[in-house]
Amino acid sequence: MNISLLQKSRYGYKPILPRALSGDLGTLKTVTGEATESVANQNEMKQLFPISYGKPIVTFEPGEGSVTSRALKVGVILSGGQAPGGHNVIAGLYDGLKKCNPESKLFGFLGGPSGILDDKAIELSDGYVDQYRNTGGFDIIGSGRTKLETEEQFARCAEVCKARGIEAIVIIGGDDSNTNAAVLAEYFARQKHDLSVIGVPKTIDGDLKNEQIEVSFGFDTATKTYSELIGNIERDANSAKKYWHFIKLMGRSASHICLECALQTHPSIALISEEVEEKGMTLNEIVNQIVDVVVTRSKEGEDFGVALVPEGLIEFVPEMKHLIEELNDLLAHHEEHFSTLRTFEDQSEWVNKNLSRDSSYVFSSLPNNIQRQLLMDRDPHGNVQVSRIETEQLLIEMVADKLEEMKHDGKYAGKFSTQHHFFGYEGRCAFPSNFDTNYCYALGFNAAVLIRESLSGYISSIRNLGQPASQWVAGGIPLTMMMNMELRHGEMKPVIKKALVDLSGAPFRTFVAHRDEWAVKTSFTYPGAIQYYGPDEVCNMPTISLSLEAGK
Ligand code: FBP
Repeated sequence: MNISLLQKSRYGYKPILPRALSGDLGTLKTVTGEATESVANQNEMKQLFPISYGKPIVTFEPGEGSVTSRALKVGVILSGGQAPGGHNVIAGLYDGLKKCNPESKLFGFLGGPSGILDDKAIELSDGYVDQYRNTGGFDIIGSGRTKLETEEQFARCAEVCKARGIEAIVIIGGDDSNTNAAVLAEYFARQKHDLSVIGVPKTIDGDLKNEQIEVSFGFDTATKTYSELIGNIERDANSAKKYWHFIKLMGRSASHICLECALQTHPSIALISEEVEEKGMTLNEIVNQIVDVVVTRSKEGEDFGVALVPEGLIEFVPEMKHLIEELNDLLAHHEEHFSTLRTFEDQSEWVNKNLSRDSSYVFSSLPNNIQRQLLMDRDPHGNVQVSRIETEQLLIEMVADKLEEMKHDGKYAGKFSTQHHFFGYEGRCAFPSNFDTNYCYALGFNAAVLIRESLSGYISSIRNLGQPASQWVAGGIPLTMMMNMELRHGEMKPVIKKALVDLSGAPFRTFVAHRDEWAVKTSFTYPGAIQYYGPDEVCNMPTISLSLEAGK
């Protein structure tokens, strides 16, 4: 591995652990809370998880006594999209296991959940883990998007673990992977396999969050990375004063990333999908809203600006949502016939004939390239890949058309030159911020202690994150507590509730209080690059969303 100077220097960083985990683990006290309930559908959940349901929250505190740990053999899996800090979860887990007992062993399943099914794993060693400490990426063992969800897969997991003498699996993943971790834990318990499952909350999207999980790891670094880039573009826009930049931001359905970046950079426009849905805004209404800002700024001589667009926006626009649902249905039911249509013209003609009147109207009114994306970019199940649709370009084209009309009617005399960007992959493997470096190490270390305590069906939890790392609180949350029943592929399933932006929450309210001013008066803020060294307020601050949620 070629090593940059920053990487070399980051090897020397010592992550800060919560007080309970930083001392002698032999004296650690486990405080057990009351029995818990799931967030909703308690009866169904009780039936589906007869063994795991109702387990208490546990918290670790420094105590007295001297517990000696047996040697533990653990397997770890990275699941889904990369998020900065994953390497530190594994480093923390490794160190935690070794601290419990130096004879403990950690196996990394390779390439994501498929690694366990194919029994592909490496045993992690001091030298190997050391190369990845405090670095971004998931390349330590690789990740993948295979889902562990069938009983055959669960049985295979048990078989592989038993053959290797593994007694616990740590699954580092988002809401889906942690949902599957809960089902797997219940399966192991029901089958009386002596195997436990611990989840770790990962995703840059920030949508694995609730009363118990303050933030998923990676969100802090990813939003700081995007905010740096947005700030740089803002400064460029303000210098040349000739472009409107439309920036699409990753984050799947939820707009947490877009909202946090808006709070950090004060753009001229930031759209929040959850608000669009609540207000039932049509695409035209969104376009008109943008046009208003462009025209107002133009009157002040400011023919430039920055607009942030969340990746999932299109799914929240009512008429687009219907169109996408109809297209998914149509293409799934007529896959064979559709594949015989060779040209885009034939495909769109057939689609137009078979869509409802309303959806056909919406489809025809979309620019050609977006129509193509809707028909071409489909996932293996035939569904439209919403994240691949270039929403930022769609908006640019529609805004430009509207401004042309206004110009023609003498209502607008400005210039609308645009640039478009998509920020996503740039932020997923950055060197973790100090926050994520500490948080991830603590999450992993804490997972080792949960395993030592023979807990299963828990997610590793580090709380009180608005405070300095040494005051963070370590423990475990039963996965069933965060679950409810939802319709998935036509069936009611137990799942961890995904957190969308809370429109009554402090981050969104703060944004609303300022956005009108940011729209007309250039208020760009330039956060600059993530700082790893220096004063506390530049290198150890959590995100603005987290601080606001913590009441700061
Ligand atoms: P996870 O939910 O697995 O953490 O993935 C997050 C994410 O980065 C989304 O924001 C994005 O839509 C998606 O992954 C992209 O997936 P891929 O890496 O497969 O292109």
